[in-house]
Amino acid sequence: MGILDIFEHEEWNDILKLTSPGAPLRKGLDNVLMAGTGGLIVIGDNEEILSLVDGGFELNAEYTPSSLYELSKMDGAIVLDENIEKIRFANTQLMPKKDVSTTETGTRHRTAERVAKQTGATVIAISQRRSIITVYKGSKKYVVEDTTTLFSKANQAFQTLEKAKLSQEQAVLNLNALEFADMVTIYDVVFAMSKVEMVLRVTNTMEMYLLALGEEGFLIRNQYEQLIGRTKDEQDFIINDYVLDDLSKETFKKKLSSLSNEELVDLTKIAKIMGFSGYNENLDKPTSPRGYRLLSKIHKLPQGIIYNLIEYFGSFQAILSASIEELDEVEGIGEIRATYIRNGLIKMKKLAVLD
Ligand code: 3AT
Ligand code: 3AT
Ligand code: MN
Repeated sequence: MGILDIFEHEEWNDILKLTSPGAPLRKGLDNVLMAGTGGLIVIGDNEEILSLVDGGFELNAEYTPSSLYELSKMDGAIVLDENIEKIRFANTQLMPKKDVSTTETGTRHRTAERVAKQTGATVIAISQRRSIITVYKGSKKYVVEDTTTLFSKANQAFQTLEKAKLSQEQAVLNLNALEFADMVTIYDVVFAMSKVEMVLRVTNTMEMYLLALGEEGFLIRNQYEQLIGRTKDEQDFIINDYVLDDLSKETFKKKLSSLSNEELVDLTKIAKIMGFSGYNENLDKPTSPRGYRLLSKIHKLPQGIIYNLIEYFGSFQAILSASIEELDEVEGIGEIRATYIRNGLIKMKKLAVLD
């Protein structure tokens, strides 16, 4: 199973983290790999697991990467506790049921797969012959990717992300201008939404690589976080601005994420799940925002005030054309704040139209 499949399963995120460079377990695994002795390691010491343990030594010693290395010089399996704090057993024989199926050939790997399937535990085989680390959990397995490969994949994902981010920003700038000019069509909203969603999808891939890279991903993580900024919030704002009230945000997001990448390009699909009123496949139909997204760009304007404004005026256009006196009427807004909002909107409008 490749790293991308694994990431679909949340319980594997922990495994990516545990086996990422710099993590104590990974340090131990790398030691064993370098020593060339091979190894078989079970994570977890519940009764079901211990019932498969035969012979060897009971240790209950503190786990350290170097003690794992020392103990792997002996044949057999090493059993760690669930939290990877203690080495419970070493040099033991694991005796999983023979009728548990396995597709592996060597006895170490067959055993690892069987124990993982039988107990649900995470079992790691370090191959002496092939110098690879394989993780088994339940009926799935993952060959730990080497750091160089992960790096180049992460860099590739980052480049894809940069492109997606650029086209998302253009779509959003365009939406800004149209919202100020009151010239938004369903097409513009859905187009921006599809670009934002595309960025968020690449983001998921990127986060998986960063998880797998652990400490080694430090630099690329910084770049990534700067690039991505608050794209997630941007999506929420567009939803708040345009998705009808009776459709919950979460339902919308679920439906959106169920679209394949190909379907995401078909804007009528997104328009349909956004639930624009009177939408009949015509993307040119005008629409207008409530104002959450643009108002949130006014520096330090609290969410509660934004909410009150939209509640009171009903639409972004009404807020935009409100006088200072009218803004003053809204709960939580005095003359100073009204002036601040008014000026903020005027300034933003100038910028938006320029872009
Ligand atoms: P050495 O003294 O190390 O040669 P050992 O009894 O310590 O023998 P190992 O656990 O090192 O045995 O296993 C060595 C190899 O023997 C590994 C595996 O290819 C083969 N082997 C061990 N047990 C079995 C088994 N039950 N069936 C088939 N092959 C086995
Ligand atoms: P390599 O890729 O050769 O390292 P393998 O899957 O081919 O692994 P082998 O049959 O060569 O496995 O066995 C290598 C060692 O694995 C021998 C023994 O120390 C350990 N091993 C195999 N089966 C068990 C088991 N049931 N419990 C504990 N250790 C085992
Ligand atoms: Mn072998």
